Amino acid sequence: MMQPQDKIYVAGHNGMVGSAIVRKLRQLGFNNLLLRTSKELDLRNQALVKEFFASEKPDYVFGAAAKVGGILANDQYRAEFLYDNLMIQSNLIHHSHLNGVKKLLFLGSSCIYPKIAPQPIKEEYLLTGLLEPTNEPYAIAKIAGIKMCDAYRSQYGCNFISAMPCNLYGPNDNYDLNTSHVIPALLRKFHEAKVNGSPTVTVWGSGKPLREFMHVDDLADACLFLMERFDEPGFVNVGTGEELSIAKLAGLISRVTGFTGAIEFDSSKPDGTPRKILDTGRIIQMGWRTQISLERGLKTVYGTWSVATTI
Ligand code: GFB
Repeated sequence: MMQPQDKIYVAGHNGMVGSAIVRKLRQLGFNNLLLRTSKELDLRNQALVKEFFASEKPDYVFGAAAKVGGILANDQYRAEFLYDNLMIQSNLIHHSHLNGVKKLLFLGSSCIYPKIAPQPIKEEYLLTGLLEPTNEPYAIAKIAGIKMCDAYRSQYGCNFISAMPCNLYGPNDNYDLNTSHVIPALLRKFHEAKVNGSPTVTVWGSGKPLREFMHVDDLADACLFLMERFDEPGFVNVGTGEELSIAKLAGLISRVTGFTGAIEFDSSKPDGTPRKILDTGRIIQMGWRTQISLERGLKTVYGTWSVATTI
């Protein structure tokens, strides 16, 4: 069990996931947090990471640092998604081992599963089929991270675990329309269309793909839950158990933002995986559940972001 005085390193604390984990830890009274921006510590640099771990000696590590992005960014920056993620996670995992970290949590993504998998997707479907081409580099890196945690557990007895969340949204998301995920992209597109009085909003793809979305505060809650209670090889899916089509999501975001015009679909943009709802039976059986509905989460995120943004 983590103790309040333990030194906890949250890698990637300025990102959407890392910042949510920091909020949750502080809320629970963990204040001995070790935090470094990517400028202060480039996690791709083996020598710097080696020195950092040797001098700081963290007790626990949350691996929330990663190169992430939406469907187009994954496809466009294939080399960086593979190289950056492999380097970041290899350095974190290896130096956690060398410096006796008590426990490490590695975070992946539901895109690790085969493009066409039985639904809902159980943990054991990993590596049973071909990956979705647009995010293959990212998925390969994340699969390597899971396998690395398992290898260090079996060879060295390290207590390294992995969690696989569904698509996420929340505070500190990326709103750049070229690199973002669908939720921040649509919040921005619908908001700007409302403010500028535009008659239409364009949504990428056919609108048919199904996705499962979770507020990042729920993921942070699950990360702490798993850090306290899960000590096994393999990994655990984390999701809401609910899915909706991108067309339905666009309708919901249109209502949340107050846009009253029309929605158009741009079929020249990729759909990606047709469906990827996670089977969350394993974490539910351990006693964990999501708290934040999609509608409530979207309203809160939009409320905060729209006040802070200027267009
Ligand atoms: O969020 P998103 O980029 O992630 O896209 P993926 C989800 C779906 O929304 C796709 C559609 O079918 C997109 O075509 N979409 C509609 C849009 N309008 C937009 C838009 O304006 N922006 C974006 N970005 N999408 C990513 C993976 O896949 O999911 C990553 O590439 C990672 O590796 C992440 O796993 C969670 O679910 O398609």
